Parts: sequence; C-alpha cells; structure tokens
Amino acid sequence: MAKRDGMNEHSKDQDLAKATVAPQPELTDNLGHRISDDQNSLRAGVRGPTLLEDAHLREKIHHFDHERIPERVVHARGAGAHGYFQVYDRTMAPFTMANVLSDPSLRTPVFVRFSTVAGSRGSADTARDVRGFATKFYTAEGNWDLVGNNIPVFFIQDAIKFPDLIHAVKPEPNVEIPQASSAHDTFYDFISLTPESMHMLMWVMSDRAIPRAFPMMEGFGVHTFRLINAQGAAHFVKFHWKPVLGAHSLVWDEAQKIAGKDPDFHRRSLAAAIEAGVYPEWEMGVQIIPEGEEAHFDFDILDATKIIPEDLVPVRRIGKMTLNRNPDNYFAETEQVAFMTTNIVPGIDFSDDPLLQGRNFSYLDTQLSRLGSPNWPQLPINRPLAPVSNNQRDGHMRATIDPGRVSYEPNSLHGNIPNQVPAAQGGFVTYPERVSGPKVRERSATFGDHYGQARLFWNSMTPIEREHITKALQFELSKVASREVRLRMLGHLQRINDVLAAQVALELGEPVHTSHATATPPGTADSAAQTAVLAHATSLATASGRLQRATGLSLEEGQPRTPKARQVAILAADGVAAGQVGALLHALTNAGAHGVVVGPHLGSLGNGVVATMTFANTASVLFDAVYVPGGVASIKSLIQKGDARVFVDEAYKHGKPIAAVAEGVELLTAAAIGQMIQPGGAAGVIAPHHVDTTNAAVQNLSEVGRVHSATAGGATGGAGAPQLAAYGIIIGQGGNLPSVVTHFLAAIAHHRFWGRPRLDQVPA
Ligand code: HDE
Repeated sequence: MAKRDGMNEHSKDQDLAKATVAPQPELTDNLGHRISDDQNSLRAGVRGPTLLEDAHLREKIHHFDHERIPERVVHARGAGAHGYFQVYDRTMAPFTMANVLSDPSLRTPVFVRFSTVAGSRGSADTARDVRGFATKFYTAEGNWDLVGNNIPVFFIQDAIKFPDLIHAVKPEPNVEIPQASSAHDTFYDFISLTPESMHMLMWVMSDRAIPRAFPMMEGFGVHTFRLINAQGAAHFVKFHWKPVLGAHSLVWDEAQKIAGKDPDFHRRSLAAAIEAGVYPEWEMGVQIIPEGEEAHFDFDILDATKIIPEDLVPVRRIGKMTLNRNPDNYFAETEQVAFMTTNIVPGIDFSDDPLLQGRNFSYLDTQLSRLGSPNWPQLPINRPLAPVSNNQRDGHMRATIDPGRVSYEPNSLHGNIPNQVPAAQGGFVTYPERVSGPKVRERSATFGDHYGQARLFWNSMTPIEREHITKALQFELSKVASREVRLRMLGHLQRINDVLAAQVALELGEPVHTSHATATPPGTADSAAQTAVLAHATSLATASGRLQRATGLSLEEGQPRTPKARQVAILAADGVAAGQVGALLHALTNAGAHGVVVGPHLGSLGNGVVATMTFANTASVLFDAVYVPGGVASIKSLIQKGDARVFVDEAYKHGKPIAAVAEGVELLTAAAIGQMIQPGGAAGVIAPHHVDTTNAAVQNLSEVGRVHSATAGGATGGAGAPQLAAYGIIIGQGGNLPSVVTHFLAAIAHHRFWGRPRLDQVPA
C-alpha cells in the first residue's frame, strides 16, 4: 500500500500552531479595526442613552451572547491532552496493514479526551461513573478514533436501547435531580428491567468507577473490531490501554468529599502532571482472535456486555502512548474535538456488534448538532494531517477556498480529479464479509446469558473489592425511593451472589434470603466482619469460557505500584523540624512523587520551610499520603487545630499511608485514631519503644500478598512490625529518619492499607 511520508509526532502540533494566535499589543475588533476605548460604550451625553451606532459594543456583546455550543448529550464533562503513539515493533504487520499499528518508526500524534458520562459540563470529576477514554490518532492515512471507556463492557447489547439508558441515568426530568449520579429511581427502574446490564452494573459499582486519576485508569475499545492484513485476511481484535502507573482508585467517601473540595480534581491533576513533566503513559494491548475461533466461546464476541477473559486470549502489548502537551485552549480543542467510531483507516474495520453499528450512525449525527455545520472537520483540532480533497462544497463556516469551476465527478474539465484511490494505493475498502439472513428484529440466542460474567467479575474481586461493591450497591439502592424497584434489584443481585444480595438487603431493611453467614453493615467504613463474610461468597460463573475467576479484573492484583505521581501532604506549622521536611521532599522528588507543605497559613514556617497550601484551602482527601514531621512548637500548634487532627483521621479511614517522626507522633495520638494506634489500641502500631522500622517485614511492604496475609480477617491487636507493615503507619525517631522515609515511600507505592481496625469508630 502506498505510504504517505513526512509526518512525525510534532506534525499535529505544527498544524495547530497555524491556527494559534497569541495576543498582540494592539486591541482590535474582529475585523482588525483598532479600538481606542474598550471601557465605555458610545453615549449621547455622559449620562445619556447608548447609541446603536456603537458597532464595537454590539460586536463584543454579540460574540459573547453566542459563545456557547450545546454540551455533549453524554460525556459532557471532560479533559484532554496531546501526545503521541508508537508501536514497539513489526509484530502486528501479519495482522494489519494499518501503519499506525505496525510501523515502529512512526510516532503518530494523538489527542485524548477523558470524560464522565452522566454529568453535565460543570459537574464534579469524581462522580461514580464510567469514564470515556477517546483517542484520536492523526495518522498519515487519515484520522483513526478509538472511542472507548475505562470499563470493557457496556450496559446494553443493542444501540436502540441507548436513548432509554441515558434518559434513565440522567437527572430526572421533572426536577433535574440528581446531577452526575446513578443513585436514583429512574436509573434503577430501567436497570432492574434490563438484565443484560448486570455485568456492567457490577463494574460501575466497583472501584473502577471512581478512578484516582485519568493516568491511573485502564482503557478499552469495548467492541470487537477487525484487523485486515495486506492480503485482505481478517482477525477479530479487542483494544486495551494499560496505564504504566497501574489502575488505581479512590474510595467512595473520599470521592464524594473531593466533589466538594475540588470538583476539578481529575482535570487539574492531568494538567499538573503534564506541566510537571510526569507524562501519563499507556501501553496499547490487543487480544487477537482468528476468524472462526470466535465460535469456541460460550459467549458471543459481538456482545458488548461480555469481556474476553485474558486467561482465554492474552493481551499482547504492542506499543505505547505518551501524553506530553496540555491544550492551549479548552474550548477550541477539548470542547470542539469531535470523535467518531467511523473514523478508521485501512487495516482496521468494524465487526457486526449491534452496539457498534448504532454508534457508527450516532457520532456523525451528533457533531452536526453540537458544532452546527457540516464543515466541523475543518476545525483545527479535528482536521486530519492527511491531505483532504473532494467535491463537497459550501455550508456554514466553510474555511477552505476551493478554486475552479469543477465540483463533481466524473469530470473531464479538470482531468477527473480528485480521483478515486484503488486499494493497492491506500484507498479504503470495506472487508468483504459474507452476510446473509432474513430481516428481523431479534436478539441472537448467543447473547442470552446476562448473569454469567457478572458472577465472573464478582468472583474475581478480592474481599475488600467485594466489600466496596456491596457498599456501593447499599448506597445507591438506599437512595431509590421505590421499594418495588429496590426489591427487583435484590432479585438480580440474588442471581449474582446471594451473600452480596443479603448484605445489601440488610442495609435496605429487607428480609435476608441466604443460608450463609451475614454481617451487620458498618455504615461508610470498611469492616473486617463484612469483608470476611464476603471473602467466601463465590458463585458459579457461566458465559465465561468455563472460568470461575478471571485475571486482570481485580485492581488489587497484578497492577503496577509506584510512588510516581502520588501527592503527599506534609503537615506543619511554625517551628517545624526543617530537616525532616527537606529529607522527605527530596526523596519524593526523586521518586516522581510530589510533596506539599500544608500549614496554618501560606508562606514561611521558619528555617526555609514554605507552606503552599493551608488547612482551610485543602483537605486530606486530595492527597495520597500524610507525613507529620516533628518540631515542638509545630506539633503543639497542630494539636490545637481540629483540621489537622481530622486530616490524619481521614487518611487513616481511607487506608492511606501515614508517617510521623519524633514529636509528629503526638498529632496522631491526639487525633481520634490515637486510641487505636496506641499500645493496647486496636491497631496498636505504636510500640512502647517505637517500632524498629528497619525490620525486614516492613521492608517487604510493597509485596501485596504479604500485606494481605497480614491483614486477612482483619487482624487486630498487638504491637509489632508485621502489624505496622499491614497498617501502613510508619513511626520513627529523628535518628532513623532515612529508614522512615524509605518505608514511607514503599507504603506510598502500595497505596492503600485495607483492614485497619475499627474504621467505623473514626468520626471523619
Ligand atoms: Fe458514546 N456517544 N454512544 N459510547 N461515547 C457520544 O458523541 C452513543 C458508547 C463514548 O470525548 C456522543 O460526540 C450511542 C459506548 C465516548 O468527545 C454520542 C451509543 C462507548 C464519548 C454517543 C454509545 C461510548 C461518547 C455524545 C450506543 C464505549 C465521548 C457526544 C450505541 C465504547 C467522546 C459525541 C468525546 C460520546 C452516542 C455507546 C464511548 C451521542 C448511540 C459503548 C468516550 O454520539
């Protein structure tokens, strides 16, 4: 196939630069007239009426009045970034003729937009929701859009159900409540009548739906697509994005609080990471299925409510995407970017997934309604790097000037150009799939199992993840006013797992139908009893390739763990021990993490320590870990501050690493968690003579299995190193500071310490 050359990772940046206009010294109107007064409209007399003649006033307000375009019907809230994608080698060449996927010399520019689905443009980033993960590749063969999500399945099997699903989840139309939340009657009314949604519902109730950050989410193309090689042979393919930082999540209490403290949490951290040079990266993965082999599965690969477990078809990692530039203008780029599932290039094609087929209609349609003109592909962010030439003309806001009198084909007056491009020279040719059948409105029987993979997902979760799913369902269904709907949902949960259903029923005050043990729901906190009960609740899975458990679904197993990109709060006041602050900041910077001194006021806290945030303008929930350095005066003042005590209490409750040095320990003991971490307390992590943090058990902190075995069943009581490791609370003297820092970094890499005792007693 003929290849178009001369493009590189910077090509799209250069293209966008042509449309980027920096402010100039002289103020003008939109037609270049220089403006002498932009403060006062033209009046008849200083106190008289404004004159219609004031063209500048009218132009300025006219433009302002029309500054908005309709927000996206779904995925309205989003954030974007530029970057590039490059494959590692030529291993994909036998499967696809798409150069973007098979030529390692190419760095294809990309623009990625992440989003929530249900909320409107001004809603909070941390709502419980699926995240959109849409990537536009500006390839030499034209744009390829992979318009995916951070969850690999969808609620419905057929596009015709999409308006119903979205009407049900959006705010209820009589009162426009609730914003960006599925926890209401209409959503569960629809879901409870739509069994095919049960698998996706389990994902949305899991921690996947409250990601820690966009660069800590997986991405999925969701549908099965086709790859076509140079000989015209096809393979089925599923696309994956695997974050180099690993996939990690918030906890629900935290997500809700962040929605108030910093509703821009995700977009802010994406922009800040890129600004700081901590570039988000994902490896692209593919699952390839030869045509014909799809029939071997006990589910249908055209059914978007099913995954293909990685145990059955491994994910091959074929390349990497790096996001390295923030947009210059949110509206021009992130808001106006227009993704379409129909944007594919030779070497990639569709499957007959009925959801994908419907999407192929929808995305073109929606661009017209949002961007207002069929010329939207000429907008800088949307225009391809590949040359464009055709006989389409005119329309609102046409930007190109098409010379000549010929705008039709065939023609002889202009040599019949632009001319069709044969496949051998790169023209797109649809894969000649053989299709026959009666015209019917009927679902294939192979799409019929709606619970098997919901059970597979449930089985594949660790005990703590099961508890989080249970809590999410307790929360959501407790907000549903209709008892009929709640009971219908319990019926579905019963079919997924009866202990899960029983735990949710308890919270809803309904009778429990299970012969298994149950545990009293502990409110918002994790509870050892509930986790233990759920740990043994496994179901028989169907439509799962005969697996009872699948790899890659749990966020607690097999994810990369690193301190990189983590945010650490350093709690300090005037008189803080500066050396203890400096040592940690230095170690964090070296690890790619970020430390922030939080003080009672901004500015100097003495000895060169500078507070850049205050207890009033930030909160524990916005950080991944908390460090309390010593300093007699500093700790004395922090102990007096309720905000400082709540800071550590919340960090404890949310399973975050906490380190305290010397007098810093006193802040922990003065907080509500003090009763738990002191000798004889439930966690008992503060040993009488302070724990030896050089202990080998502590050094193995980042070994997930070990930490879990130490916490299994919610181990309580007793001081000593294993508990210290399990609970992620690092205590030290000024003398063993390097060791505290090392273990704290290991704890930060581990991220969360589940199983801390008596969380329900922490009043945070
Ligand atoms: Fe979308 N979807 N969708 N969707 N979708 C839109 O297109 C639609 C579906 C996804 O950052 C809209 O430009 C239908 C699945 C993302 O700009 C609209 C169906 C998946 C984005 C639309 C689906 C997605 C959208 C709204 C059922 C995951 C945001 C504005 C057949 C694989 C892209 C727009 C961005 C956006 C329709 C289902 C992902 C209305 C009809 C499944 C990431 O066209």
